[in-house]
Order: sequence, then structure tokens, then C-alpha cells
Amino acid sequence: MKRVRFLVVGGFLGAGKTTALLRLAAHYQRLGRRVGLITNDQAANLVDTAAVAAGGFRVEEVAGACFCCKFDDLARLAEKLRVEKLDGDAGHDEAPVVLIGEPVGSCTDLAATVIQPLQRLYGDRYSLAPYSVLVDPNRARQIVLERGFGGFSAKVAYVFQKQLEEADLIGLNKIDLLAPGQREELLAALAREFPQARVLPISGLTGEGFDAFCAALDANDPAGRNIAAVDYDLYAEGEAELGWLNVAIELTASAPLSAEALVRELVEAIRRELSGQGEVAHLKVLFEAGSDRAIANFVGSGSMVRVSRPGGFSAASGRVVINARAHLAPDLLLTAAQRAQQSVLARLGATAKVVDEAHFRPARPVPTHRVDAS
Ligand SMILES: Nc1nc2c(ncn2[C@@H]2O[C@H](COP(=O)(O)OP(=O)(O)OP(=O)(O)O)[C@@H](O)[C@H]2O)c(=O)[nH]1
Ligand SMILES: [Mg+2]
Repeated sequence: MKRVRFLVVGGFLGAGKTTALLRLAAHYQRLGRRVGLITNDQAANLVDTAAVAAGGFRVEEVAGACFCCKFDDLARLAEKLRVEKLDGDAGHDEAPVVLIGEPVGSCTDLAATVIQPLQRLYGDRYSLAPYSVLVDPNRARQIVLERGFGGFSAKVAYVFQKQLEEADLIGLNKIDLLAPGQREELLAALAREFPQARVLPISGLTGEGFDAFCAALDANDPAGRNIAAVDYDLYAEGEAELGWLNVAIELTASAPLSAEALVRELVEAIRRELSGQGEVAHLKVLFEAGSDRAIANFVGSGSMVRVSRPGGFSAASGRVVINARAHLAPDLLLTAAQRAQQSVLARLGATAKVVDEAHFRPARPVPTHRVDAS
């Protein structure tokens, strides 16, 4: 039986995993492979799942906890994608399948709890790619180079650090934002601090560095070989310092609204409400009308609000999904999002009905499996 290549692309919230994963998916599709993607979050209503589906890829979602705590769900959905005819094209039935998973960005210890268990338990079906961890240059500067906490706390920075410690491959992402000297400085710092990993400069946005990145992912190097020593009390406390908010809203306006302007304004307004309250890890807003989708994001101080999925359409009704992760109590995050939403929608003459809402701190991670370093 031909084994399925299984890539897991990790990294902190907002590092650019979904963007990179879509580029990887397009790359493998061009090579004639069938691609299946698996997204992951602590709750339902994921902007990422909509983003990936908008890219035309087959996607499954592990919701409710991270891959490590929902390992059996991950294995079941991977198997579903493996056996399914992914592209619905009978002529491609024999084409090899590639699966790409994106774990929750506040999660770590994946080499021990996901990569190695997948390889050990299902090694007959899957060949795991080197475990890649992406890093945002702004956060790399704040936490790795300047040894700060990136506006978070020591415990959140601990999770960030552990993510990089367990990588086989580190992608210094968003290099399109860096001058050559800054790239070199960050690459050197990452190579020095995380000598267990190969460090490559990439841009999920422009595709720069992706040839080398894909070649490293395709190499037959051991996957998940760096099991970090993780203090689960610190890890759990660090993760729980982040407030989490997922909201789905049905929106109705008196006249068609520009999708792109709407998502940008909502992100800007929530960012303003949160300003001075707590560092934003990632704030994303989706507007979906029929099969049209627009998405805007903000990944914390030092960055700009960005429209990651331009939606050149207007609609008078649709679904808005807000995913926010910030260093803040979840109820304050909810209040900020509600105030922002009310002011933007009032100005635009729109009304909203909340159809689903969850705000919480991530629960302590309790992995289904954990492979020991020894
Ligand atoms: N300039 C630039 N921006 C990027 C790049 N890759 C991603 N981004 C932007 O960074 C933001 C976050 O990107 P995502 O791909 O959603 O990040 P993520 O790691 O999946 O985020 P979470 O799922 O919340 O952990 C978006 O605004 C992207 O457009 C890049 O290579 N260059
Ligand atoms: Mg993502």
C-alpha cells in the first residue's frame, strides 16, 4: 500500500500557518497529488476552515481541543481523507494523497503527542514529513532576539519557545516584510537558539523560499525527532492566559456592503477596543455570502490590519465569523468585540443576530498519547 505523506505545519498564533498551508496545498496539487487539509481549534466556527475551503481544497476540522488532546479525531479524519476520492475526479483515483494539518497556534509538544504517535501507530499508512514550525518575524525579534515576551507574559513566551524547540524545520515566515539585514539577523538568532532545527526563510504570501521549504518537507528525514522537555503546568498556565473568542453572526443590511471594507472595519474596530487592554495574538474576521468570502486579520502590536482574502463583492446579508485570541480575560474580549461590532454595524445600517458564540480560556492540555524522549 502506498503511504500517504502527512505534513503538520505548526507555529504560534498568527505566524502564517494557514497562508503557508494553502500555498503548500497548491504546490502539491500542481504536482498531481490529491490534497486533504485538517484544521484545528479549541471551538467551532473557524475562519481557517472557511479560508481553506475557499481555496477549493477538501478540508476536515478537529474542533473543541488541540490535535494532541483529540488525537483519535485527528486519526479518524485523516483516515477519512486518505480513503476518500479527494478531488472527485475519477481519473485521479490513483494519484498519491498528501495530508496537511494545522494545529492550534497556542499548542506545543506536538512531536511527542502527535507526530511520533501518528508515525508509530499508523506508520503503515502515513509517512510523516519533518515537523515544521513557522515563526512571525516580529515575534521572533521580540521573543528570540530581544529575549522579551512579545507583549504577552513569561508563560506565553514559554509556549512560543517550546514550539521552536521541538521543530525539525523552522520557517522564518513573512520575509517579504524584512530588509536583507533583518532577515540575516533573525535567521542567525534562530539558528543559534534552536540548533536542532534547520532554519529556512520563507514568505507564505509571495512564495519566496518555498522551493527550498518544500524540498525540506519532502526529504526523508526523521519526523518529530526533537522531543522538548515540557513543563505541563507552565504550558497550561501560559495557554490559559490567552482569552479565546469565536462568534458567528447573521448580518443583514439595508443596502449591499463592500465585503472587504466590512471585514477590515470590524478588525480595526476590535483592535481599537482592545488597545491597551492586552496584546492581540490573532484577530480574524470573515464575511461569507453564498460562496464569496472576505477575510481580514491583525496579528498584534507592530503589525498592520491585513485583508488576507480579498473579497471584491458586496452583499446585503451574510455570515460574519470573528475569531479572536488575545492576552486578556475572555469576557473582556467578548465585550470589546461586541462594542466594536455594534458601532460598525450601526454606522453601516446593518443588524446582527448572534447564532453561535464561545468565549473561554483554553483548558489544560491532556494528550491522548505522549512518546517519551528516552
Ligand atoms: N506579509 C506577510 N503576511 C503574511 C504572510 N503569511 C501570512 N501573512 C499574514 O499573517 C496573518 C496571519 O496569517 P494566517 O495564515 O492566518 O496565520 P495562522 O498562523 O494560520 O494563524 P492562526 O490560525 O490564528 O494561528 C494574515 O494577515 C496573513 O495574510 C507572509 O508571508 N507575509
Ligand atoms: Mg490558521
